[in-house]
This record gives sequence, C-alpha cells and structure tokens, in this order.
Amino acid sequence: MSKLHIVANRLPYSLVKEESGYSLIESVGGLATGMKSVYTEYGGKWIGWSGVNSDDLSTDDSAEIDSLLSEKSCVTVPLSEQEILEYYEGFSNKTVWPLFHYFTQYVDYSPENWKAYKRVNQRFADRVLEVAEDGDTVWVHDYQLLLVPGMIKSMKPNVTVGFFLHIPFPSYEVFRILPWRMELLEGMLGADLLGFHIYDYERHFLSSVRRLYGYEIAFNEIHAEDRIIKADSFPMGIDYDKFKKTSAAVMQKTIQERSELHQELEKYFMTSPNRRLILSIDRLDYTKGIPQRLKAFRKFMEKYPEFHGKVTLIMLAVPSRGQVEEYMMLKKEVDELVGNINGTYGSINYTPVWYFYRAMPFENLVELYNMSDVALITPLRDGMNLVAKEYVASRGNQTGVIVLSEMAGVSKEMGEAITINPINEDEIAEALYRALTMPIEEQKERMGYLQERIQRYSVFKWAGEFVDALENVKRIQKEFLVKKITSSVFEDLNAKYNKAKKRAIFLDYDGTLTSFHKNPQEATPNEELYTILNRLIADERNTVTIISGRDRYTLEKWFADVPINLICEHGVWLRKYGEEWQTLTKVNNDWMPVIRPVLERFVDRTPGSFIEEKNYSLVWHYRKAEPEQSLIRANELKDELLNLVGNLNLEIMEGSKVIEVKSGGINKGIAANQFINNEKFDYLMAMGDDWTDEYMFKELQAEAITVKVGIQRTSANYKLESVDAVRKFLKQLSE
Ligand code: ADQ
Repeated sequence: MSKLHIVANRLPYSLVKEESGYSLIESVGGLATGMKSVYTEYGGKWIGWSGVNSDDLSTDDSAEIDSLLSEKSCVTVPLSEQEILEYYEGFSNKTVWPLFHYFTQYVDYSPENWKAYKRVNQRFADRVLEVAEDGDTVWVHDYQLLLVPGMIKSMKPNVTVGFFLHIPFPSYEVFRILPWRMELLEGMLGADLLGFHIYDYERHFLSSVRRLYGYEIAFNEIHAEDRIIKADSFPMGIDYDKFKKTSAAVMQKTIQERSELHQELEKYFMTSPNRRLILSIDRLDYTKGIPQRLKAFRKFMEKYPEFHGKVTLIMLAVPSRGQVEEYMMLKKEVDELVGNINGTYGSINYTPVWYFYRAMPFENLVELYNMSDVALITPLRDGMNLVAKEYVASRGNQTGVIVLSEMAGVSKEMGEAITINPINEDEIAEALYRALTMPIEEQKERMGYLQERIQRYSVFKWAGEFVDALENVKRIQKEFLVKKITSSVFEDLNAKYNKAKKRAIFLDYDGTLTSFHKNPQEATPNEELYTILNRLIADERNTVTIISGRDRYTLEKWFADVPINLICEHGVWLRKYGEEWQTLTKVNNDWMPVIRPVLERFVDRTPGSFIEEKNYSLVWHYRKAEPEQSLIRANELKDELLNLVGNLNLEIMEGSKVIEVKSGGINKGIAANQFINNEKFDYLMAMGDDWTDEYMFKELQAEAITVKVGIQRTSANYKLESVDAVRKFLKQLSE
C-alpha cells in the first residue's frame, strides 16, 4: 500500500535530556496535532529536525535519539550549529520570513545563507528519498523547505508531492525582489498540489508563476511542460473539541482547584467585579503588530476615560528568535510602551497592561481565552492566525468579541469579528469601545456563527481535504498522460474510422470546434470550420451532429447552408436534418439529500456563498463571495457534481453567479442516444470540452470514441489539448 510521509522543519516531538538518557515530549502545536492523524493513518514517516544541535551530540547520543524517534515513525535530519544559524535563523527567518510578510526593510540577502538553505533542503530531500517509494505521497510543510518538492520530484517523479505554505505568499512585486526567486519557484513547482491558507496567497503565487515562468494557467491549474500542478486554498483549522472540552473542564473546577494564574484573576475580579479583560496572544514577532496594538490601547484609554480602572489588557508574548537584532529592538519597544501606559494610567490597585513574556501551559491559555471579554488580534501580516480560532473554540457561553486585523488570513473566515486596519490606532480604539459595549445578544449571535464554522472546518478536516485534493491531482495527471491522442493513437483511431461503414459523429460547438469569445454571439463559425464539416458530411458513411448548449435559432442560422443535424440547449431540442424539431422532459427530486451536503461543503469553503432550495432544484449562489475565488470553486463544484449525478437523472446548470442542480431527464447523453435510436452504427464518436459533454461520454455505448478537449478530469477515453488540435484531428480523419 502506498504511504504518506510528512516533512517539516521540526519533528512533532521535543527532546528532554535527563540523567538516564533522553525522553520525548509530544508537541501540542496545530500542525503536529493535525498531521499526526494523517501520517499515522497512512503508515508513513515524519521527516524533520529534532531541535537539538548535532554538534552537541556524541555518536551514542545521536543513535539513542534516532532510535527513540524512530519508534514514533520519525526520521531525524541532523543540523549543526552553523547550519541552524545559516539555514534556519538565516535564510528562513531573516530572508524568506520578512520578505513574505512584506517587511522588505528587514530582508538579509546573504549568499552564504542561501547556499546553506540549498544544502540543508537537499539533506531533507535525501532523507525523504531514503524512505519514500514510487507511488508514495509526501506532504512538505512551510517556508523553511521551499526547495524540497523540486528536489524530490527530480529524483523520484513517481512520488506524489504536496506542499503547504503556512505564511503568506507575497504579491509578485515583492516576491520578484529576491535574487533567488526562480530557484524558489522551481522548488515549489516540484509539488503536484500547493496549498495556501487563503485565496489571495494562491493568486499571488500563480501570478508569480505566470510572470516568471510563462506557464499557461487555467483557473488554479498550472500547465507545466509535462504535468498539471494545482494550487488551492485550505484555511487551516484547529482541534476545536480539545479547546472546547478543556474550557468546559476548567470551568467545572472549584476556585481552589484552578491554576495559580486563574486564582489571581479571580481575586482581581472579586476586588472589582465590573472589570473587563482584553486578551492578546502571539509570538513576539514584528509581523504581529504588538507596538501598534499597545499604541491603539493607549489611544483608547485617552479617548474613553470612563474605562480607566475598569479595563485590563492581558498581553502574552512568547519569546521568539531573541538573538536576532530586529527582535531585540522590538522587545525593547514593547517593554517601553507597556511601562509608558502603566505609568500614565495605572494606580496602586490598577494596572492597565499585564504583560507576560513567556509561553503558557495549554490549560492556562484556555483559561485566559475563557475569561477574556475581548480578543485583540492585530497582526500587520499573518498567514492565518490560529489564536482567533482558539478563542472562539474556548467560549463556552458564546459571549466574547474578536477585534481582528484584516491583514490576518483568518479574517476571511470571520465576517462576524470586528475587523480593523492594524496601523489605524483610532479605528482600533473605536473597535475596542464597540466590543466592550456590545450587547450580550449580539455577541452570542456572532459567536454562534463563528463557532459553527470553526468547529466544522477543524484541523482534521483541513488535513483530510488536502490529502483528498492531492489524490485528485494524481488522478488528473495520470488521466491526461494516458488519454492524450498521440500520433500512434491517431493511427489506430484512423484505421478504425476507415474500416467503419456507418459512423455517427457528435461535436460540441463552443470550446470544441470554435474558441471562446467574450461575446458569445461573435463565436461564429469561420471558413475553415465550414470546410472541415462539409468534408466530413460529404462522406456518405458519416452522420454528423452538432450538440450544443446554444439556442436553436443561433445554430439554425449559423448552419443554414450545412446539411447537418442539430441538438440544442443541452438536449432539450433535437432536429435531424430535414425533419422537424422535437423535445423531451421528465421530473423527480428524490436526489436532493445526496446533493445538499456537497453544496454545504462548498458553502463552508466559500465565505459569502449560500444555498437556495426550490421545488425541483438546489441552487448555490456565489454573487456575494470573493469573485475570483468563487469562480474556481464554481468549477470545482461542477466537476464534483458531475461525478455524483451520473445515475441521478439530474441537470447542472450554470447561471449568473449561480450553479443550479435540477431534476432532469435532459442532457446531451440522453439526446445523443435518442438520436441514435437503435440505428446500427459501427463507429461512434463524441467530442466536447466541458462538463455538459461528460453526459455524452458516459452515456454513449462503451465502444464509442469519446474525446475531451482540455486537460481537466473526464470520463472520455481520449484527450486533445485545444480547438486547433480538434480541427487538425477532424481534417486528418476526413482526408
Ligand atoms: P504562528 O506565527 O506561530 O504560526 P499562530 O497561528 O497564531 O501563529 O499560532 C500561534 C500558536 O502559538 C497558537 O496555537 C497559540 O495558542 C500558541 N501560543 C501563542 N502564545 C502563546 C503563549 N504565550 N503560550 C503558549 N502558547 C502560545 C504560523 C503562521 C500563522 C499560521 C500558523 C499555522 O505565522 O499565520 O496561522 O503558522 O499555519
């Protein structure tokens, strides 16, 4: 059975050295939690660094650590002190991190660090190649390992590679600054599927690929030389139930059973029962907007004196990258600001900012989430920001308000939060006032929606969807390679064609015989097409039919001088040449319970979209969703529905910003079969480019030669890449 391996800078365990030897502590971070469920299920390995500098380890220590970790299916990649300095703290954290977060002024362009980054990425790839076999899948994580997908692919093309970027991907204008931009992109393009938190990062990535590589990109598929590579957004979730349960358990405890921190807080509440808590939690990083947040809080104090003595900002900052200059300066600035605010607005029994510069145990974190009235999350840039989701999951009584930066990926999923621009101190101050005075009913309503959504799209669902999407790309890739009409395949098809005595040929129009046009009425047939069709029809053994979604008046007009059969409006109208038009209908709707969950899943993943239920149809509306992303989703939905509706007698119709699934009995497949109507043809051929043509491909007899135009997934048995290829193919056949 093929396996799934995970590659990340760090392994999901930390090492503790004791007198008797080493032991392991399981990491509780979001990535570790989500991925453990994946790699253990698929019998794979986790490849990463143990967190210990290899210079400090004797051969025996290393062997002991490797064996401990290998019991947990982990494979260690050793890193020396110099490598940690150059690859991790250097290129990863001083080059990629600031650049991808738009802090171009902090970017270090050291060629030595770049060389080390390449060398260490190669070591990761080598370790992967020791364990991954042909047919296995490897999922690589994050900005420290951007080159690894390409390195794996070049050595083992038959390993499927997924890559997920946990930080933003910047706009092309920023990405292009990097001297090694081509190498980084090439590394990423080794993956078969690239995942991002939100659509904007995906869009930026695709735009860099288009501009720097010139590859053709159709929606979110990159057509590289010999491969289809897909990019998509998967907003990472959290282990929702763990936060929910811990929060409930904490609240069940008596005051004496609770943590020291909690008891301190309770004392504080007892002395002033009306006090309100604002919470902020992050790593101490310049991307998190901590000084700006403090200044905004100071502004709030300035503007709203009625809150003096009544509101406290609890600010937790986990120490991070403390040896780097920018971080040292940041720490100094934060220390000073906290001192300034407390000095200005504090009193003997009131401290406006409680500042903790340390990591907290999980339970304390949940306690704080549970006890705080407002979560103040104001990063200047943030890939996702899981703190916002953790706060939502911990709110047992459904109260609480989130003030959230629009620069955090998570803001796309949290329309119910109060969103702010993290640079705008006035706006944040106002948002704090609004949050602290928001009626309980409104808080509950907003929190209710948030909880429903965040619970549904948990970290497990996120991981599962990524793995499914990766499987899907694998299928599409295989299919295209297997089905392409090469010259030897053509010889074979041509031989069959020549042998046949009675042929039925069904040709879709738009996207198959003619390229698309912005204005559909301008996609008229040209001389070349008339010539090709007339030549096909001139052969008496051929019965040629145009089968299209277009209305009958247009087709009748365009083909007035061609003795051809026409099927219009996806099979509603059928006209054999020389006969009258005829129609066909039939209605039932017991398919709805099967299709509704599919649409609901798309509602989950496409904020702003919704479902409308009619008597005989279900409609997915996406007018209010983000326009570019919803187009991609609409395509995916159609694709997915197609696979489901085969036996359900349904039609999928696309309208203006809607996709409608309705009871049918009408489609191109039924129409084509009705056209054939027991006549004996010894050569059946159907060509088409979109999902409505899939009905033909599926419903025509198994011996039919079905040809999909384009590289998308299909049930046709052959593929051609373009309208030009179709015309050339038909020309050659008729010769
Ligand atoms: P981070 O930049 O680390 O992650 P975030 O997503 O907010 O940012 O995760 C921080 C985690 O650390 C949370 O799970 C939080 O509970 C924990 N944490 C924060 N302060 C803590 C404290 N004082 N004590 C203990 N734990 C604390 C990167 C990207 C993000 C992206 C994630 C996941 O920068 O944008 O959301 O990866 O992809």
